[in-house]
Amino acid sequence: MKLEIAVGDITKLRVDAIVNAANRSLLGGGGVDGAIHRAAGPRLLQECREIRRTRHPDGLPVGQAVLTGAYDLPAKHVIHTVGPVFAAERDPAPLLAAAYRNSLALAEEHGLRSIAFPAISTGVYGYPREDAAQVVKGVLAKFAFKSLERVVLCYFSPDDKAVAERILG
Ligand code: AR6
Repeated sequence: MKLEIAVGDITKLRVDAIVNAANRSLLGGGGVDGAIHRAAGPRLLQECREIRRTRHPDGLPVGQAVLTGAYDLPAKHVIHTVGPVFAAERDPAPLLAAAYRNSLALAEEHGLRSIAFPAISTGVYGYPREDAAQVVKGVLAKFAFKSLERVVLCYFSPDDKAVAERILG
């Protein structure tokens, strides 16, 4: 597996799946979630509503992941996962690790070759970016990659990217 640490807008990436830092409702929000829904178009919200109705009537639990189409995005799929709210958890690291690991596992289940992650939980959810990068490092070191050949960590600011490079590079 080849790891790329990039800076930019994840909605522009032409990969098999981009990961959405969603919330438990799966019905959209601000940050990267809002950007993904805006760029994918209204059919993404329709599919998310259907997932809520059929598989997750109480919302998607923190750390779990679901896959949808990507509609108007250049990516082929969107994997929606929910990171922990940093201040709300006594032990947030295993939950953030689960969000990354379950997203990777779902990509493998679908035979995907490339996936891009935003910095899950490090925006509105308040996870310190250094600690989050350490969690990502741990997950990537242990994961058994099969179909996935390329993992992109897509940071929104050059500063966030520099922090990640220091920890993961
Ligand atoms: N491309 C890449 N990264 C982005 C983009 C983008 N287009 N836009 C923002 N980021 P956040 P969270 C970065 O707050 O902390 C939403 O309302 C951003 O700079 O999007 O997991 C959801 O609906 C930050 O580094 O996600 C939830 O309610 C990172 O993405 C809640 O926010 C994550 O910030 C989830 O909070």
